Order: sequence, then C-alpha cells, then structure tokens
Amino acid sequence: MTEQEARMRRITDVPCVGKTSADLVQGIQRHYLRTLGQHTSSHVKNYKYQALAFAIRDRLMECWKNTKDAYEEQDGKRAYYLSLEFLMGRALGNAVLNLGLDEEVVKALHDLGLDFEEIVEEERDAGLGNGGLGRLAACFVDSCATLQLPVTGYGIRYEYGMFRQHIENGYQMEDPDHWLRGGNVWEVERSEYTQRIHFGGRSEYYHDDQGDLRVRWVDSNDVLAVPFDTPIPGYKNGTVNTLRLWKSAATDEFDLGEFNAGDYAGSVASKNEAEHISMVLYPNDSSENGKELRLRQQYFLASASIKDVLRQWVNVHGEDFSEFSAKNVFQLNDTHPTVSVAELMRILMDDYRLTWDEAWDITQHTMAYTNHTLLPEALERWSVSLFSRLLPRVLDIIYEINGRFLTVLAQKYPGDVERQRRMSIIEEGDVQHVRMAYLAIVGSFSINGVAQLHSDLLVEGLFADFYKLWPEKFNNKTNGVTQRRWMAWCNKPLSALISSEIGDDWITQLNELQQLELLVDDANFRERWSACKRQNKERLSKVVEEVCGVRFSPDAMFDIQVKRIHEYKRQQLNILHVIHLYDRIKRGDTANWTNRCVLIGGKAAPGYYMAKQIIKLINNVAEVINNDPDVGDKLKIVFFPNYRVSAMEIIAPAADLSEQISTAGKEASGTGNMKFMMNGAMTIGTLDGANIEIREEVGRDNFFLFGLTTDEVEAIRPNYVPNNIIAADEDFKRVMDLIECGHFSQFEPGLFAPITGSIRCHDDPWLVAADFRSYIDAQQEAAEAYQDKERWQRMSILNTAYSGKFSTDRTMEDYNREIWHLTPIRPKDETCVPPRHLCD
Ligand code: 26Q
Repeated sequence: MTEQEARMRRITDVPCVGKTSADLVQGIQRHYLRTLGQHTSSHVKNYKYQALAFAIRDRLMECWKNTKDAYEEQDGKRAYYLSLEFLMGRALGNAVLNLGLDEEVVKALHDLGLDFEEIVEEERDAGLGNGGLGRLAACFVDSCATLQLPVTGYGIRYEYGMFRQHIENGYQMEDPDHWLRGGNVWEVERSEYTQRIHFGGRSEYYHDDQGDLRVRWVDSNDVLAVPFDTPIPGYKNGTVNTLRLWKSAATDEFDLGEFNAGDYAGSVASKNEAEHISMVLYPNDSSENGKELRLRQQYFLASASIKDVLRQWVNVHGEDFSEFSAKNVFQLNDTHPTVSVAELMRILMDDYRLTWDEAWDITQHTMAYTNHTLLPEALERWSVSLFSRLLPRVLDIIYEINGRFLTVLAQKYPGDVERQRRMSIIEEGDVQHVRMAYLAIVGSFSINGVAQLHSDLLVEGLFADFYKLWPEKFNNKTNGVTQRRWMAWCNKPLSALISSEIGDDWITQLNELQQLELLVDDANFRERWSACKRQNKERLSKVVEEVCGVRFSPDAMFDIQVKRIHEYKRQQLNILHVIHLYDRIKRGDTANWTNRCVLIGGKAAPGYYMAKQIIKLINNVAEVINNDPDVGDKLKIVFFPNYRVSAMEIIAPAADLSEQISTAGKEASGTGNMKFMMNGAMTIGTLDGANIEIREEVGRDNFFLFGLTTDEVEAIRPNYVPNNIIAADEDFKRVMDLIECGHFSQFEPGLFAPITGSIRCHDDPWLVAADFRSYIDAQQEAAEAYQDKERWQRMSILNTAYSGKFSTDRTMEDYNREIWHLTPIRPKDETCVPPRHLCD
C-alpha cells in the first residue's frame, strides 16, 4: 500500500454503524439536529421522515461501497439496464425491509413517540415512469440486487416525474410533479463523472497523424450530463447496487458572440436549452409523438451511459476492447434507448480508432433489446431530417449500418427488393424515417418479448421477416414483479400469516408459496386468510372514503381495475358491466345479489381524447349510482384519482377481483395482474399477455375467463357488426340506451357519443361489443363464486400459492441464464447483513 493509499484508506475507515433500535434512535436524533438543523420538535413531519431516511441511508452506505469494491475486484461481466423510465415509488420502506430493520425501526420510532406508517407517508413517490415498463425496470433492479448480480440501472433524473392527476367536474386535470422539491435523501451527486454530450453540428472527415481517414463531430452544441446515484439494496445480503440517473446541465462556455455583444443575460439565458433535457418525463405510454426534446432525451441517456461504461472500461483495461463484449451487456428497455447502438459504434470508431468491423462485432455482441408492445402505432420512428439536424454523425452511422444490412439481405434474398424495402431501417416515403425497432433488432444479439403470447405474436407478425432471417436472436422472457415490495412490504398481515405457516423463504424463493396448497383444507387457516384480506379491505376503504368520499363496505366484493387508461385495456367494457348491474338493480333483478365495490384508477395521456372521455364517463356513472338510494350497498363505484405506485401498495392487497380485460393480442404482458394474483385476488380476464400464463399456473377453475382469443379477434374483424350484437342482446341494448339517452349526462346530451359511437363502429379495433356478453356472464360467475365463502377462500389461497413464477427473481434468472451470463458476486465482508438476532 502506498502512503497515499494508506491516507485514502483512513478517511473511509469508519467504524461500522450499529443496527439496534438504540443505534437508530441516535442516528435519527443526530440527523434531525445536525443534518437538518431542526432544534425543536417542530410539527413538520417531513423533517422526521428525512431524519429517519438519512439514518437508514447511513446503513446502506458501507454495503454500497463494499459492493462496488467487490465488483471491481472480481472484474467479472456486468450488465447495464438502459431505460428512459424507472418508476421507483417510495424508497424508505423498501430499504428498511431489505436491510432487515423492520422491527428495530418501529421500536426506535416508538421510543421517539413517532409512528412508522405515518412517517412513510411523508415520502413522495419517485414517479419517473408512465406505467408497466417503468415499474418493471424498478422491480428488475430490486431482483438483481437480491440475486447479487452486477447490474447497473441507467436513466434520466427528470425534474418533473409523471404528472399528478386530480379530477375536476369528472375530468382529468394534470398538475406538475416537482418531486425533488424538499430534497431527495436517497441520491448522491457524482459530478466527478460528468460527461459531455454533443448535439447539432456536422461530421468532418480528416486524416489523423498516421494518415488514416477518420471522422469527427464538429461545431456541436454540447450539454453536460451529471450523474446522481441511488442505492438499490438487495434483500438481507449485503449487496447494494446502483441506479445512475443523469441530469442535464449547461457547459460553462457562454455564447461568446452574445457575450461580446454585451448581452450577458441573454447568453446565460441560452443555457436553458441544455437544462431542459432532463426537465420532464413524457407522459405518453403508447403512441409515438415525434417531439424533438424526446429524441434529445434518448440520445442524452444513451451517450452519457455508454461513455460512462467506456470510461470505467478504459480505466481498468486501457484501450484494449478485445474482451469488451465478453464482459459487458446492455439491455435496452424498449426502443427508447436504441440510439445506443449507433452511439457505441461512433465512440469506438471516432474516439478509440476501432475499424467498422471491430466496432460492429462488439456492438452486435453487447446489445440486447426488449420489446414491450404489439401496437403498430406505438413503434418508434424518427424523421431523418430531425435526426440529421440533431445527431448528424449518429445518422451517418445508422445509414452505414443499414447499407451493410441491405447488402446482407440482397445476398440472402437475391432480387427481393420488396423485402428489402420492408426490412430497411430507413423507411422511405414522403418523409424518410428511422425505424428504431429495426435498428434495435439489427444491432442486438437478443430480442425478447415480455410474455409467451407476446413473444410468439412478435415473430409471427411485426418482426416476422427478421425472425426468418435470424431465428436464434428471438426469445421470450415473461415479466414478473418483486415480492419484496408487492407482498412482504405492502401486505404485512398476509405475509405474517404465510411466514408463520411455511417460514419466510418465499421472500427470496417465491415458489415456496406452493406449500400453501396443503393448507386450503384447513378451515382455521382459511379463516385467518380471510381476516387478512378483510383487514386490507378496511385499510383501502378508509383511503377511498378520504379521497373519493364514498363508503366501500368490506363485506362487498372489491372489483378493481387500475392501469393506464387506454382503449385497448377496455375500461369502457368495465363501465358497461357496471351500468348493467345498475340497470338490474333498477329493474329489481337482484335475487342472490352479490354486493360490489368497483374501483377504477389510472392516468390518461394528456393528449389522448378518448381516454379522457372514458374517465369522465366513469365519474358520471359513479355520481348517479353512488347517490341512488335504490342502489345502496349493492353497488358502489369510484374513480380513484392519481393512481401511482404507493396507491397500488394499498389497493393490491385489498382486491378480490382483478380486471385484466384487454382485447386479446394487445396487452404485451401486464404486471398489475401479477401483483393482484400474488395478493390473493381472482382474475377476470381475456387470453392476453401474461394472463394466459397466470391461468396456466393457477388452473382454469381458479380464473374467470372470457372473450375472444387472438385468432378469433383477427378472424371476426371483416364481418364485425356491433350494432347487430347490441340489437340481439337485451341487456346490452339497455346499457347503451342508458348512456345514449343522457342518463349519465343530464345536462349535456350526446356527451358520450364518441364512446358509444366507437363501440358501435364496425371497425372498432378493440371489439368491445364482441366480448360484452361473455364478460357479463363471467362477471356473474364471479359474483356467484363470491357468495360461496369457502370456495372463494380456497381460490384466493391458490392464486397466491401458484404465483411463484411471477417473481422478477425468476425473470432475472432467465435473463441472466439466457442473455447476460453474469456471475453473482458477494461483497467481501457482509457487515451490512443485519446481525443474526435481527434476521430471524
Ligand atoms: C415513446 C415515444 C415518445 C414518448 C413516449 C413513449 C413511450 C413511453 C412509455 C412509449 C411507451 C411507453 C410505455 C409502455 C409500457 O409501459 N408498456 C407496457 O410494458 C409492460 C412491461 O413489459 C407490459 O406489462 C405492458 O403490457 C405494456 O403495455
């Protein structure tokens, strides 16, 4: 050890921080006074949250360092999850759980006269994502840390996350989510790893000092990317991985022209453009919107992350890249970060002087692409003109990739110009576009869908030409969710019951839940199971009453649909059923009635007119039903505003019935379906996405199936006449009449004509009318099943028991075994694992 190393060692040589409740009390007090400067016991509860969060963060820090040291020392293969979204939600409860400090924290707070559950509520959700794709990234990093896989998440530190939603007169209103106001305890700025990102300018060809022809990107406008790191703790294993989020900042080079002309303020103001890049998350989750700022965000993430990885590589290996693809893999979360393919090529060639073939070999063996959608309108395309203005050098490379790819095609399929046109990365037409999915496919060694049906449909449909060319690249990786957050943390009563019966191995081995199957015949166990569900329903009822002003009786069946609002997810169909139930009540057709509380929640993209109308319809229907004395407890319905991760933590444990009712072939996977199943809800669903696998696991008797299959959906389209279906079905006709006669829009007749019109339209892509009857019948089956308490208890237990497949631990093991090939690494000294007496 050199003297300098010895000196460095001293500053990090801190005694291990204690983990008893007394140690925690001390830590909380110290941060409250010394970090936050709070001298009196002020009534601002948020400072108490922050003090606790700092105390917990202290307990992550040394494991974080040990994990980094271990990764560096082992120098094994590493993976990078590139994603424009990480929908993390709150971090405090998760950190406490994963550190195994649950009981000690509760006790410490109790000694300080504070309540953990109240303090937890002070944290704002990190809402840096739209929905499924962003939350999946968050579950993935949790599972990777738990599996001790060396995986780093790379994303953008948006100043404003997903908008907050409130309802005014039944309509969605959006409020900006300035989530960082009040500070973020969990992030650490690492400005020493700042990267410089180029935009604009042009490519210049020149001869280097060895006389070789090379290219450089000149006259660019540069932006800085400053990394902020968030610790990602594994479950009681001493591993803490990293989520690195980039914030954009202006360079210090003032616009000299303006500056010299005396416009000092103007030149400083022009820094704005740079700082805007990481300002806001696009709240669009299914259709491309082609905005320049979005492409800037994508390139900003791709370039900063790749430069960061190459920086670390060169630090250790110098400029020898022969082993790079054996030791690094990038997983692209949809096409959003796909410009990475060209960016890696660019840096390897322009900055490190690799030849095209060397750089391409590395790129093609390093990139892997996950697709999350089957909707053709959601496939990203960027206009060539925008690309050439913003990223001229990157576009050169994309053209070259495409040129070489088309040559391969021409050799393989001589004369088949039509195929070349179809498969070209550059789409020809009035305006040329770059097809990002095709760039991802050509540049990657692995392409996966997110549920078996989805992966099958990709190779049969959207990507059929590519599958024919490279069948070995395509594979399936069925999604999952992390049971740490979605059971152990959010469903304490059920977790305690399960652990008391089968132990707590399920927290890291979800298949262990299968043992619950043996308990379904135990009446006492079933009663305790129901008691947990009831407790969770009471908790949700309180929240619903607070935020919606409607009383949900825990005796009723809780029927829940929460997800983004989209026509393909068919919240319309749900509301048609609710209206049908209302109609039955009004007609007095209520023999053997099952009381129901229907909850629908989700955000609509701000520019998505139909989705916003659907929200309005739900609210108007709720207004009529909830205030009708004839209805009473038989039926309640609310639109739950501002659905988000922390809301789902209360909703999922309380659900009896999970609505997964998309048009078959449209929902790539779904992940809410898995959270509900895990928490003992029954699914009513179509044969779509991961529903199919859920039904396979739990058995057909424990799943309410309805609707057309994917094949039937495609077969019916040419002869689809919804008006005939409606006319032939008395119940359906009455429901449509109620909406169309203005019963739910008394002072605004015709308000919902766009919705009813689309249901009646023969080319309704979502085939709502086609599935109405079988949906209503399946709902009736569910209602009857609910009346048989014992039967329902059994089904509920079996849903949890067979949810093992849907852990992201399994998903990550699949990615690792078949795509990444990483070796798990244990941090050398496991001081961060809680002392044994705290673990058991
Ligand atoms: C693209 C371009 C410009 C602006 C925004 C976007 C954009 C952003 C987010 C497009 C799509 C998304 C999100 C998609 C998404 O969440 N898909 C869901 O992914 C889940 C995880 O795999 C699946 O379970 C869902 O089925 C799928 O809909």
